[in-house]
Amino acid sequence: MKKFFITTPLYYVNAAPHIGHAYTTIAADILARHRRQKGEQVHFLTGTDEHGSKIELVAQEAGVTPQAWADRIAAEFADLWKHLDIQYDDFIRTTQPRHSERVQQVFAHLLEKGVVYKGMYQGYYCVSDETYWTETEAPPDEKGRRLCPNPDCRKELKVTEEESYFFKLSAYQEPLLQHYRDNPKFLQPAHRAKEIVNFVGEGLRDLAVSRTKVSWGIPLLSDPGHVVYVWFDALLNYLTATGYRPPGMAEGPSDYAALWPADVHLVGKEIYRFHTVIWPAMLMALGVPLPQSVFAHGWWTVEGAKMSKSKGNFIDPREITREYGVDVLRYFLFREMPFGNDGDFSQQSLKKRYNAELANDLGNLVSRVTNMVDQYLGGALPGKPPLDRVSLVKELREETAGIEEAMERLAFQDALNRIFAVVGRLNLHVDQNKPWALVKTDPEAVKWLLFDLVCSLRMVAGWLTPFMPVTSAKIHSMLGVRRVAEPLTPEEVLAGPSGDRIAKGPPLFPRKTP
Ligand code: ME8
Repeated sequence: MKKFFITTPLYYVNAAPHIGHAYTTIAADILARHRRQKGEQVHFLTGTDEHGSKIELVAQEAGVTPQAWADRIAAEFADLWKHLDIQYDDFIRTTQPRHSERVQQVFAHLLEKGVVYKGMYQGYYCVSDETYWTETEAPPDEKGRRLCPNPDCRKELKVTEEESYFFKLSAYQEPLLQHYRDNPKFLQPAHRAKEIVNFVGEGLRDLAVSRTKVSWGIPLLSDPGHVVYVWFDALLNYLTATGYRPPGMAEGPSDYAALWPADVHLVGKEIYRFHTVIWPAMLMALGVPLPQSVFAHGWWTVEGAKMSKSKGNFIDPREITREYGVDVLRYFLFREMPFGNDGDFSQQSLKKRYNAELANDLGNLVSRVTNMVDQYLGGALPGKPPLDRVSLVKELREETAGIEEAMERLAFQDALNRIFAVVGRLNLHVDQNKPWALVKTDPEAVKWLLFDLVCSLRMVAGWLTPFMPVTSAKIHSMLGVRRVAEPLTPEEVLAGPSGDRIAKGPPLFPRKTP
């Protein structure tokens, strides 16, 4: 069976990870957990991009070798993913031989095939963005300087004239346009497609894919004075991680057939072009099928500016989790802004949502229901109910389709909005039915009312599992669900209690002073 193969970008190791990196990686984790919940085989790949002048420079400043520096920062990424409950299946580093050797072989193959050729590069290079720019793309400003056209970078460009190998990107203009036309799901979300189609439509230049003035990179087998351009190197990770071998290489053990093509590459919008133009053209050149989709999300900004390592205006995910816990961060990032749009990270909004949505709505619902079962039913659920006495859980079952559909579209905010609308309905149901009054007049009705609420909450916790795995497991365990490691389907919830001891506990989300 082909696995659902999902990837994050390979993050640069120039500095420690921040909320932006956590955002993409948590998104991939949410999707991976959701797919696993549905019983699919998932393969989730992440890793680090370790070559290039940018890394070489920071290592030099720190007085260590680039490899020692990369080792340190790659470990920080891996530690953070562990801390954030990220269940990835593979972590690839571009300095690993399983990657670098394959990159050399792929390069040699493309050279032999004639889609890579030797020439002379004259133009401008941005070290910070590791991007080539032409004279027309980066015209001189009023002081005669040429600045990086990326509005978020604006660093001065380096004049570069060097012998270089070129990838015949220009030859792929038509094939790319054809691919976009034939595969409307390739460019995601749809509102980003137009920009790419227009960009490619204007024509593509061949791309310089080797450097002679950089030493920290993968040397070409046939010409070791050149190292592979860092983007050409890094993009190939999605393929090398599967064990892919270029044509002509000896067969060997590989997961390529079980994994490729990738189902979704998740990326930030600033690297969308690399993934939707250069990368698919590279795959075409290799004769390898293209990924099903590339999905670009937006940026977290701080007071309007993109968070970035070089600007130093970034939010440290550990600072947030120290104060709120991991699940709250996972929740907030995806409830606050639609996946695909930009948004400003605000501590105020975080606290507000925490108090209103988590402490008041969800936390309070769980504690009301478990306390009432404790108080009115002695902490035990009755056996299987007469079906006409449990209306709520049956109604809620209908919500699953909408939530699923939102998850398929990676509309995480939409999914959470739907889940929390249900939380609201459950609280309202308690308020309207007043079990505390009803218990005095009709204890039988209270029994089934609470049964219905417990089953509904079990379902809510199931939906929330990909977003808040620890909280959901806690709720399931309070609600007597024994198989906490696995998700509950609505059918399982309805089939009756899988364990009938209901335990109250301390508040899931203690209120914070506003
Ligand atoms: O670009 N908001 O690595 P990188 C949202 N090595 N997401 C953000 C973000 C922000 N403010 N800041 C970073 C690279 N990200 C290359 C990729 S892939 C073969 C090579 C996330 O360390 C987002 O996913 O600069 C973005 O695309 C990625 O981190 C950039 O990480």
